[in-house]
Amino acid sequence: MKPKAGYDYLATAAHFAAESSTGTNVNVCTTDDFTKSVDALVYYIDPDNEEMKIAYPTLLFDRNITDGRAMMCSVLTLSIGNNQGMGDVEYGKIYDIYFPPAYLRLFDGPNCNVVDMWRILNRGMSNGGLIVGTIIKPKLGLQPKPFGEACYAFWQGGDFIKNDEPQGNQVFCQMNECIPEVVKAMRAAIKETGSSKLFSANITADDPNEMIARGKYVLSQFGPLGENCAFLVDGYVAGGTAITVARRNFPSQFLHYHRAGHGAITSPQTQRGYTAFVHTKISRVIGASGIHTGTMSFGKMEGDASDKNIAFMLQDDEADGPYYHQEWEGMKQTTPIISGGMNALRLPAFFENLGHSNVILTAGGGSFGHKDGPKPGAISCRQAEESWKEWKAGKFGDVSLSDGIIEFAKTHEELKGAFLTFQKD
Ligand code: CAP
Ligand code: MG
Repeated sequence: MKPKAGYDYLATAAHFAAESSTGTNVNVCTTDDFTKSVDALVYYIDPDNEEMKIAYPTLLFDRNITDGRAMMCSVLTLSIGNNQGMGDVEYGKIYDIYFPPAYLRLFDGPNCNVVDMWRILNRGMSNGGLIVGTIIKPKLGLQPKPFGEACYAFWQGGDFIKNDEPQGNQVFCQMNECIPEVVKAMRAAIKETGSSKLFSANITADDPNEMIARGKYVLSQFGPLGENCAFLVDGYVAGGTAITVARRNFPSQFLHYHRAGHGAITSPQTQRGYTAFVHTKISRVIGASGIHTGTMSFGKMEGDASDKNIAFMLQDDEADGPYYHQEWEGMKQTTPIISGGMNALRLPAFFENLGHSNVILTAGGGSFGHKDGPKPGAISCRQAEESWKEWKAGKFGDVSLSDGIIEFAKTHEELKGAFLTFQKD
């Protein structure tokens, strides 16, 4: 936090904490001993580094009347509410947020995650590896039949397809025509390849009733393939409430949190809002099964190799944030979804940086942009994982990672095709 010129750091910090808890800019006559007990407290300041730490009594945060559970919207209304527009504050941004375990337990947390995908794909319950996925491109414009054909083509080699974030029920591609084409393609692909397949359907809407209607409709079409169907929600633009609507109404479906728009507040160029780390951490608390985590500098979106800490916070049972160590006490993991300009050639270094490949990949351009089409595109991503594992196991001797991948590609057509397609990037 940085005060406006002429304002004292501690006074502004205290005002910031007051505005985001019990107070306003003046003392009010209604203050009593109890109200004082729920004041948020500034317990650390470092003006030179523009750092402050605030402790919020969890009693401040609103609870459901139905079941006493916690509400993330209330946490955010206070911690990142009015304080974003105060006259004495130049800017303020949340870099870390800690949830005491007793309070954390009042949130939903995830019910499904990649473990369920591994189970559906017959890969066991641990270390099932990369889910090879794509996004149907172009982002908009495909009509139901070509959309279904694109799904069928990708599923010849890949596991998982998601709607691109704006795809829903456009007039030219209505859900009640498109979803049946997807189901038809999935049935055919499962039969022909002998492998299970997954689809993430966008049910985002302004109105929770519309979201529920969309979810129910999609499930009615998938029928016995219901567990092969995830629900995608544009959780930044539609807000955390939309995530909770999906989490509570469809607890058995994989809940795919797409974060389009988050850069407006999370970008390192922005000195307000909160970071991608905080945004992503919150998604686990409220129960996302998977969330986009960017590509940690290996893809097309903004990001940094150290963003792997975001993945650790999502998947581990305890992890370090930039300021706080969080214990999750058994809350299930939220699986990182890596996306944004990814292709087979970019994957091995990504896995090496992260240290594992137990994540979900959605590569749109990396699949449909492969010179031989989506099936080899998908297979090339699977081979990229295999090649990284073989290099790590020392199969190519003492060579660099990129030399190892080149060695592997000599005997694997699809990865070779990826080199011929994407190497210039
Ligand atoms: C990727 C993508 C995703 C971005 C979102 C797109 O397509 O579908 O929405 O990855 O970013 O529309 O750009 P490509 P993030 O695979 O063709 O690049 O994952 O960082 O939230
Ligand atoms: Mg997209």
